[in-house]
Amino acid sequence: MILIFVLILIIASTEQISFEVLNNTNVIGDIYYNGQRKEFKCNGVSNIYGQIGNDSYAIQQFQMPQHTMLRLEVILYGVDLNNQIDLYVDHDLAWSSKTSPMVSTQCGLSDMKMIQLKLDLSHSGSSGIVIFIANTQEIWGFSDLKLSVQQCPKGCVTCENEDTQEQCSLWEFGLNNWIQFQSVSFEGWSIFYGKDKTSICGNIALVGGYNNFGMNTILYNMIAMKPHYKVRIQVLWAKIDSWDNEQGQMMVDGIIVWRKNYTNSNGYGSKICGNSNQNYKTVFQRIDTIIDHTGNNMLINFTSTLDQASDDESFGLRDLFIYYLPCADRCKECHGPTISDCTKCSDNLFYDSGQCLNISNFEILQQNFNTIKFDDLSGWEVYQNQNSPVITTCMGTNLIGGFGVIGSGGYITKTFIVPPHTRLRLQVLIYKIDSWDNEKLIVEVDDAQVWTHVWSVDTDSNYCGQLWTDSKVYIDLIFEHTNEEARIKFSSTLNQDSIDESWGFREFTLMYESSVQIIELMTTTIIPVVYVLLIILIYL
Ligand SMILES: *[C@@H]1O[C@H](CO)[C@@H](O)[C@H](O)[C@H]1NC(C)=O
Ligand SMILES: *[C@@H]1O[C@H](CO)[C@@H](O)[C@H](O)[C@H]1NC(C)=O
Ligand SMILES: *[C@@H]1O[C@H](CO)[C@@H](O)[C@H](O)[C@H]1NC(C)=O
Ligand SMILES: *[C@@H]1O[C@H](CO)[C@@H](O)[C@H](O)[C@H]1NC(C)=O
Ligand SMILES: *[C@@H]1O[C@H](CO)[C@@H](O)[C@H](O)[C@H]1NC(C)=O
Ligand SMILES: [Ca+2]
Ligand SMILES: [Ca+2]
Ligand SMILES: [Ca+2]
Repeated sequence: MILIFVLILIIASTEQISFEVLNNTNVIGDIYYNGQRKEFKCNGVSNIYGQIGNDSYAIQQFQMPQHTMLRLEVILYGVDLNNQIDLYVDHDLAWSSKTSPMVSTQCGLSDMKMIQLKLDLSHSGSSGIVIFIANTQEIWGFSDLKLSVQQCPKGCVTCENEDTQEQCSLWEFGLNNWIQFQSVSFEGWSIFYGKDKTSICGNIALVGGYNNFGMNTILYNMIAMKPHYKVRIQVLWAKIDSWDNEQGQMMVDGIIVWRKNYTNSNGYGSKICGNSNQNYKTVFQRIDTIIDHTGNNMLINFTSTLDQASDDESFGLRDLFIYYLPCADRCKECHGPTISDCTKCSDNLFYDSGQCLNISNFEILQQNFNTIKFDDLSGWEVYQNQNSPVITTCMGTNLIGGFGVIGSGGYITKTFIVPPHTRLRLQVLIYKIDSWDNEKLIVEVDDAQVWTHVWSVDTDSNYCGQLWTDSKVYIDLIFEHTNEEARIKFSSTLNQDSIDESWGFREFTLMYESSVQIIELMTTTIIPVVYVLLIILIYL
């Protein structure tokens, strides 16, 4: 009875989530104004931030704890009803005098009107940009700006709307970049095409921005990740100047996870930054997206379809936050939180029947191609390759073989000398690339097949070679083997050119189980797979 009562109390208290006021006294004073500034008093209130002139605006960025709702309270002052004042938080129009006029006030100034606002907005991220835009030749201003947020439940680093503490506490913090207010730096990110410079838009520091990131620019980074199955990416993305219905994009491992088209006039009523054309506007787009993702690394590309120079159309970024949902203990890659969702165990544990088992009697003989980039073939021989070099790149990581190299007839082998042993364990990450027509990839050891898989043209998504979809599969096999030499061979039944259909692999490990008693009665050939394929998990 007591237990039930306690439970009800807890539920009741979580329903009444309250707003917490942000301490922003230090940043209020740094608000950036464009236009002619004039202090004025109204009803004895003196700290009014007054402005005069067309295209005048006030802009400031506020740091916030992770939240789902933002409350903005402010008193706004203006003279003429026909003049327009808009209030934005990031890309969202939070209030407009066009739809919600001000009322008369007892100000000393004639015709001065005012409105007291209390706006509750859906908003997430770790910062917010507040922008007052005025299209008026008269004086306007604001006072008593107060921001509060509905914070995430206790113990949560991030949350979604209506998450319980139990739900959001699963999220873990990954990283943040470009969060300093006055200036930002690249922090390990690289660019392809464009200028690796930062800029200030209004008073918002950006990586890239006007005159830096334009046509063909890609801002990219290969991020090392802890074992996870979902990722949340929050970032502030700025559209600047004369976009011609072109698209801003964020890609993760080659897949577009955010995209939006913009025109030159998309943005706030007043120009915030960019070139001298007043009709080309700015948008500070707050991006917040959750995607399924696993693996040690995540390649993020920010890019666009812009086709003109960065002094004509450009973009910039800041405030990147990455959160993730972790895999179970002992699991390195997964598609869910429990151990039965595991697709690859950590520490070389062996996945069997929903568990990561410690088969500790196996010793590593060799590991090849485990780094993101490699240039040494490590003794592997490539036959009937259709191009060289035979190391290619897919999504920023190197493969032996791959697009344009290994198609019809191609095969890759290496012979290992193995200390006395009874079984071998083979792990490898295989890539199927482009338009396979129900053709097979084959892994053989001493001419006996230990693994095979048939692929058709339609698989996961496109990230390698040409536009056809691709696939990756990680395999972990244990099979009996006693020969001193083990000749491992990868081949396929492909019948077309490697620019049409191809394959490659990386992250190869060969282990052996040493035989305590060596009984060499005969030279054995392989006894067909003992543990038939224990993992075939196709993932992105
Ligand atoms: C708010 O910040 C100011 C300046 O950093 C500090 O002086 C003040 O004590 C803070 N107030 C609270 C309630 O934390
Ligand atoms: C201000 O804007 C109005 C309306 O767009 C325009 O008619 C006027 O010429 C502008 N004034 C100045 C000083 O730019
Ligand atoms: C968005 O932009 C892309 C690339 O610039 C373009 O191909 C596409 O047609 C645009 N979409 C719309 C709805 O206009
Ligand atoms: C991501 O950026 C890298 C580096 O510029 C590039 O090699 C790769 O092709 C890009 N990926 C996509 C899908 O655009
Ligand atoms: C596996 O078992 C061996 C021997 O018992 C032990 O030394 C090793 O730490 C274990 N590995 C893991 C990842 O638990
Ligand atoms: Ca263009
Ligand atoms: Ca492809
Ligand atoms: Ca074919």
